[in-house]
Amino acid sequence: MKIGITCYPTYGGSGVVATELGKALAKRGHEIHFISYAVPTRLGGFMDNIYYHEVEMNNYPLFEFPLYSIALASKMVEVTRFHELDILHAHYAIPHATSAFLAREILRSETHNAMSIRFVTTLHGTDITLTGLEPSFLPTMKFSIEKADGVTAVSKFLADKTNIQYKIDKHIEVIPNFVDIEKFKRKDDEQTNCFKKNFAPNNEKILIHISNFRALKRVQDVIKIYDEVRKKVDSKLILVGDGPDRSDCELLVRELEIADHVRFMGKQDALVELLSISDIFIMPSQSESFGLSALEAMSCGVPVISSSVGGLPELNLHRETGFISEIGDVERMAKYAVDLLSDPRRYEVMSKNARKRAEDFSEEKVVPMYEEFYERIVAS
Ligand code: GMT
Repeated sequence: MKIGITCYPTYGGSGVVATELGKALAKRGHEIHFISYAVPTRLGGFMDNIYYHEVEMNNYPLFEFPLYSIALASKMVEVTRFHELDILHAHYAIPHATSAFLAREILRSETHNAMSIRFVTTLHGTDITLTGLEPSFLPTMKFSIEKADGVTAVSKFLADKTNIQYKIDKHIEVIPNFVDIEKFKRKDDEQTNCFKKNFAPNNEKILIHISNFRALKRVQDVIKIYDEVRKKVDSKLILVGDGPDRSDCELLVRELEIADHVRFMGKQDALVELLSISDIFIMPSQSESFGLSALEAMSCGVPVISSSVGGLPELNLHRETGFISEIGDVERMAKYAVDLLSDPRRYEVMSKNARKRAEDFSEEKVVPMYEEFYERIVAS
């Protein structure tokens, strides 16, 4: 098939999923056209079957605000025409689904043919649970989702939430996030051992958190959990990523006088190496429709201590692959971590369970779900 994929290229899990999906589909022989304002960061170097089309923006002085949604729709029209795409896939509904709707209608009006391009959208999370609910977006979001030829959501939680919150009665297919289990697996090479020696010279346990440091990630909770854990277990904390809450977190670490034990890594590519030296992944989010970084941690055999929100219980199985707690229950999450780190036999079992659970979300299992979905939509 010839598939146009639009996503946020530089930031967040939805862009990662869209890019990894495009790469996996290209490997399986599909022709993939990324349409966005920048090259998706996870795209890497040249790959056969992958094309990139940049959305150009004109700075006309009258336009106080950039008209990206319109420029994107026009680019979608152009790429579909030139490359005879079968389907457009808009990841993260705002504004991509709206642009895709516009593109489809333009192409339909040209061909006067109901068989023209189809568009599908994948709902990832904050497009539905947060931003999409703002009055300035809500009616347009509801309309764009309703008019899509097909909709997927990354968890059952998100599919149900969409129908309820937007008062939509549409079948939303659940296709979860996926992970490359060959890439995300525990490494034990020289570089990784060097990382371990550097972070934990006395073989301390390592807690890790990876996110974009937005308020809903509750990174301060991670620090407070660690502060409790370190009183009982010799340990270190690695914080990977960057974002609005980072400065407050740096401040908190200093107030708690634990700066020597906490590493703020900023944005990193060496996720597999960092996860390979870690013992527990902490995800205490306020809202999380799936939790891609928890899945990547589990794939490296790292048990997860998470909150119970959104789609997290669909991934992290309580007392099997990790632990689940109420949002903000720092004390309980810290206790789970201390108990687990103090029981090597239980840890071993949980680590194996985490890896096994991640295998249920492997690229090989999930990507065919998208292929089957596209085929159904194109044939409809
Ligand atoms: O979590 C973020 O802040 C990034 C966000 C995004 O839209 O890029 O991630 C969302 O999509 C991911 C991929 O489907 C999911 O794994 C995340 O759970 C989801 N984030 C939230 O729901 C907060």
